[in-house]
Amino acid sequence: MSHHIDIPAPTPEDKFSFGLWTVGWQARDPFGDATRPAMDTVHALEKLAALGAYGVNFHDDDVIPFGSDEATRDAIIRRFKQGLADTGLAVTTATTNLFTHPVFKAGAFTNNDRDIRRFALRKVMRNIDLAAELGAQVYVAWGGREGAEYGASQDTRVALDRMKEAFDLLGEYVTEQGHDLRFAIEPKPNEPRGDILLPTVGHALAFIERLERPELVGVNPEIGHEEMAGLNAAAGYAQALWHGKLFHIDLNGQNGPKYDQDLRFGAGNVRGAFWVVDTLLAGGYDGPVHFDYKPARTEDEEGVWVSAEACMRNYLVLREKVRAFRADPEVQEALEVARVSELAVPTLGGGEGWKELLEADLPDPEALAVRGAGFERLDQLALEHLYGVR
Ligand code: GLT
Ligand code: MN
Ligand code: MN
Repeated sequence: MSHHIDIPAPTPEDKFSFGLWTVGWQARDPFGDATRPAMDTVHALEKLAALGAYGVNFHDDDVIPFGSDEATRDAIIRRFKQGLADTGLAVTTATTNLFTHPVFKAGAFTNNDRDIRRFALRKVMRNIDLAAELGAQVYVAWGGREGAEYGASQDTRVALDRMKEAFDLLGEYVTEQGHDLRFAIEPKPNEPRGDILLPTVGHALAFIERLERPELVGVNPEIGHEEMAGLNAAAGYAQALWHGKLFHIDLNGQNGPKYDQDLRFGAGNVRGAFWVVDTLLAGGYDGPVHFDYKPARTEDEEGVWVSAEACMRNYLVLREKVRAFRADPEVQEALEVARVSELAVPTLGGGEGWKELLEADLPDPEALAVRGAGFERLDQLALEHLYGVR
């Protein structure tokens, strides 16, 4: 039996947010020129608010062109703030563009050239003040140019020293400035650099623990980036939640390990997207539901808004599907058969230690081995919810 599911329209309570660089992407790629004109930032605010978004975020250069003088900067900020006030959109996060200008061609925080590192840090501090002023609570750090193409061009261990120095300094900066702002490192395995530093969620989580103020730093995993590395994005989100480090999320779509596709959320690996939403709901993630995608190069402005709307709609569709899956009595029974809740029972009993375990009566392993796990039935139920036949 199949049911028609009513998908509600997005509302600010859903906390959907978009980077200004997403809908504003002019669709330049390594082989071709822009296919869309530049988009006015206030126009983007108006359109996103009309579609039901809650917030936006931006790189410094998305709003204030690189190299603007003070007077220009002030005027642009004033107009942008008015746009926020008029639309009611929140600024959820902000970030720094440390990748477009040629000065960053060999990296920013980890450039071999010390002058460039100093310039990069100053660029970040400057935009942190603006982010805090606009009410952002998370500052995203995507180090797309930190990395290498050659074995000898950079010492990775020393680069990690400089990366740590940068985050320690920025942690000190927000603390001493009294900003209520935490950082979220966004991992990516490659592109634009051949190999990027902190390539996956796991690398970033390990790195964070070596910082002077680890409590100020979490991760911003992007679905497509984990999938580019051949990883299961939902598992990455789950581990970030387990560490209390899922400070922000970048949702989009990707079809397997290839160039960064940045498809609208829900396109690409649909099954993976279902489990990401399930993981976020189960883990109680309550931050902004942020889309970091690129409207296809083939699209005009209308196609941009169609794709932005689709990101939100696909999230709402998957949220309904996940809820229906979890509420389905047959699924609950299949979960029991698969002993999923038994994993929450500690392996040793109360008062038991290694000695007691060594002496305990255990069932015959041959008998244990014949028990089926029941996972195929469970997964088929999930697929049938996703396919829309349950
Ligand atoms: C850039 C990148 C994204 C990051 C953004 C933050 S910008 O487009 O591809 O994944 O989230 O700097
Ligand atoms: Mn991406
Ligand atoms: Mn991203």
